[in-house]
Amino acid sequence: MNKRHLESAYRLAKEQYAELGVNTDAALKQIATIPISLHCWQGDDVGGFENFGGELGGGLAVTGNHPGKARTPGELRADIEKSLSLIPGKHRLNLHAFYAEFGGKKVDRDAIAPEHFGNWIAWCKQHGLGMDFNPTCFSHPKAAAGFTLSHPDKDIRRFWVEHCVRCRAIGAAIGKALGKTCVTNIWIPDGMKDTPADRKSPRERLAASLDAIFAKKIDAKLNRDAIEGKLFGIGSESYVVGSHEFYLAYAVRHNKLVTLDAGHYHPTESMADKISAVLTQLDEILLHVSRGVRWDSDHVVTLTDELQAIAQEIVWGNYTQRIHIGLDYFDASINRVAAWTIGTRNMLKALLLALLTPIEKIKAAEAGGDYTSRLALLEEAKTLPAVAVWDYYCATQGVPVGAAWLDEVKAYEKNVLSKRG
Ligand code: RNT
Ligand code: ZN
Repeated sequence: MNKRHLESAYRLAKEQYAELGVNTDAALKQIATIPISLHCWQGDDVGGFENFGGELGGGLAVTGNHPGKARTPGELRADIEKSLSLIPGKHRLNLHAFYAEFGGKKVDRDAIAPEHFGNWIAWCKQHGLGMDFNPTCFSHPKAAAGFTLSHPDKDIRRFWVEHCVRCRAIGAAIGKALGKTCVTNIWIPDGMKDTPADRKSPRERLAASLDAIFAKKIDAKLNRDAIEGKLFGIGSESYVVGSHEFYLAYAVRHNKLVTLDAGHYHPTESMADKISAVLTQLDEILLHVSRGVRWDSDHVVTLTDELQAIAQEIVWGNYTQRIHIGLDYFDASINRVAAWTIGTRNMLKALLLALLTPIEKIKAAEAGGDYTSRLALLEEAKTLPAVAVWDYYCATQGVPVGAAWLDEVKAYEKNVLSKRG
């Protein structure tokens, strides 16, 4: 679309929104301040670069064999750069511990240190990205039994506690180096395929492990701790030690962030509805925006009603300073750079749609008991000319407008990805 058309479409949309009391310029100003944390693991099918010959475990499954997955940290960074060049705004990188770079040495998870992430930190600095971090408590021989921080064996528990302790220190080093707070999120796969006889002991062990991990106080400017629950996983269908209630209770008592992953609840349960509930008691939360499809909790984020409900809660609740938005999905059946780009652009589109809703009018109708107007205005808002605002935003941020980003991904696939063995 040419520049003149873009601008006149924006001008018309701006007038239409203004009539409803929505300021599109203010919406664009605000959207530019909301970072999305891009999960590195979409780029290599949650493989990591340890080369211990380990298989992906912990009930995580990536299906598909689209060619061109990143084989090295350098390739992964290049792919993320490509995707970031197609996404408007300034964002963050979400890195898992098993993407460390050891320079050929073998370093186990209980020995990782900030220096093993020097290249990632330097790269984030160079691109003005913030960074988030995650212990990797899966894809490892000591996680093969399906238990980590709640394992009955105290040496195995100690190993994973040490890993998490080091990850918090790495998080703090990241926060310090970048001058932007790092959120370090703990998720563990611990659970049982079939009905357990003892639900209590693993949970008590997990609570004790968390106490040990968090024993050392870390400056909240540098690193914040988040803990992520789940309803069930592959191989943990009947029992998950770190359930939603477990972590919610722990987070409230110990002042931690709880991580809400959109794919971790019953299919008809809305993660969006939990946000305002938990934020009455917690200062901040981390979101893993994902899309559940039947048994899988990790499809590429699309512009669904649920995604819009999540964005509405963030924006309409004025929570942008208290909610850290991260993505969490992995699809190996399509171009991985496209997967990041589609999911992130959709998250941003959903936020923009929420910003462009005449919410003051709608809230006033609700407060006055006029639920007819509330429903009518919410429905009318869905087809206001938001795309003109989105296209204008992309153009002013110097990224492709509309589906033009796809041509760039196709060219990248032809020139770069398809050449990978
Ligand atoms: C798993 C959790 C977790 C992982 C990543 C790779 O169910 O959602 O966040 O997806 O740590
Ligand atoms: Zn998650």
